Amino acid sequence: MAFKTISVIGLGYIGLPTAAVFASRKVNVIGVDVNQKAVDTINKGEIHIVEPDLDMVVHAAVTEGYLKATITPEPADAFLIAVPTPFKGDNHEPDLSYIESASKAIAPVLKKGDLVILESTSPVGATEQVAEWLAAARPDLTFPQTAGEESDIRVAHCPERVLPGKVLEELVSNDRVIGGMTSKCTEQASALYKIFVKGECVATNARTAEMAKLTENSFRDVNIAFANELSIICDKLDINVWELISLANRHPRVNILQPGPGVGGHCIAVDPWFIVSKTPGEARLIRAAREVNDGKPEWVIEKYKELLSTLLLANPSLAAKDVIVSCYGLAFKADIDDVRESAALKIAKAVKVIHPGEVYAVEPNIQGDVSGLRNLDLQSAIEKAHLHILLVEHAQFKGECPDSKYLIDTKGLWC
Ligand code: SAJ
Repeated sequence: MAFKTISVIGLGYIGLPTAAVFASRKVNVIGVDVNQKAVDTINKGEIHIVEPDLDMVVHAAVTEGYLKATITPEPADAFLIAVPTPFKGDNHEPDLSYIESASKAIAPVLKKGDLVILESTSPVGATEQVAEWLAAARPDLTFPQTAGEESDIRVAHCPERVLPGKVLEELVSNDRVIGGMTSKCTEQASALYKIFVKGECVATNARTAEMAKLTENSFRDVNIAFANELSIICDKLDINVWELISLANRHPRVNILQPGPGVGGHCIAVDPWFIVSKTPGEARLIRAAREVNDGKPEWVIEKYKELLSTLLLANPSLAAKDVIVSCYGLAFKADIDDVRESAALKIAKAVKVIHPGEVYAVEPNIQGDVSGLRNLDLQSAIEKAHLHILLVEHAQFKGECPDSKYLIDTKGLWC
């Protein structure tokens, strides 16, 4: 089946690159977003998010006429929903309201033969829920949950698995899990992705595809929690955890990830809760891993308090308000400028609140101050501070390090 027009709903970190890559293959793409400013920016051939090379691809797609953005959905042959799935309330319950709004917004323009794909990371059952919302809005059309293989509209889940910072490359080269509600849904969705995907399009059903995405990020979260727990144990036992892990990883079947200040970003710290919310009684290890990783910033803050006391005991002439603290790195991981859900930023902000003296930050990937933290260059921060907290292993930090015993190195770069 030929896809003449594709519509992408949600023009954020995943939707916009996906829309641009389809358009770069000379398919007409209608991008839909509720944010008028984002729509206007894209229609000028510009972008509103940070991702290497995306500006060029969007600019080319818009100028050549293959990509346009709008607030209101228009008819298309395939609709990809790539909207956020945040939490609602404090209980880590997934909030499907954006997916619900997107489904209800496209329902009026659906026609027989169309394909609807949910790309947003979702709890198991969300794709079936999308089909229910669509069916309720369009009783004149048939859907897979009732008509099976003969349905007018095909519905599938195809989770994205791209790494922020490498989105354009990984969109094309990664294998893709394609989970249709029926075999025909899967076939049609595979045909769509084959327009640009060079990796394999692997067929499964919608529920397995949903769970596959959650499993990938939970696997990483559990492994990082193991490393973080080891780091706390090793601190107590006076063992260098990085040396320990590198020794253990010499075993051919052991591959432990790295400890850090905690897990940040909008994927790994979020997705495991989608499994916990569906199966709270069973997902015990997955929940415990989340709690270990979420507890790590607090442990680092306690370390700062202990180190400050040691420093003051050793230097009776210094008062706490005279002690200068430098925090190195604020982003949620190395070599990016993204501070969303960053454990490093959380720690630096908390230290700033409780520390009576000056607290500086060094975030070389961001211009200017961040969340009220004075952003210094590395050299000045090292020279000025009495107490140092390394939070992110940015490339810029690899050469120089403070010559001080008052150092908390959460990434094993300087110790
Ligand atoms: N981290 C550690 N130790 C490690 C590795 C990572 O503490 O050994 C921390 C990082 O510092 C960061 C967090 O984990 O705070 C997450 O970083 P990441 O690079 O592991 O992952 P993300 O969140 O940037 O992207 C992940 C990727 N998933 C996997 O690698 C399984 C990506 O492929 C997904 O597309 C993305 O989540 C997503 O959208 O779900």
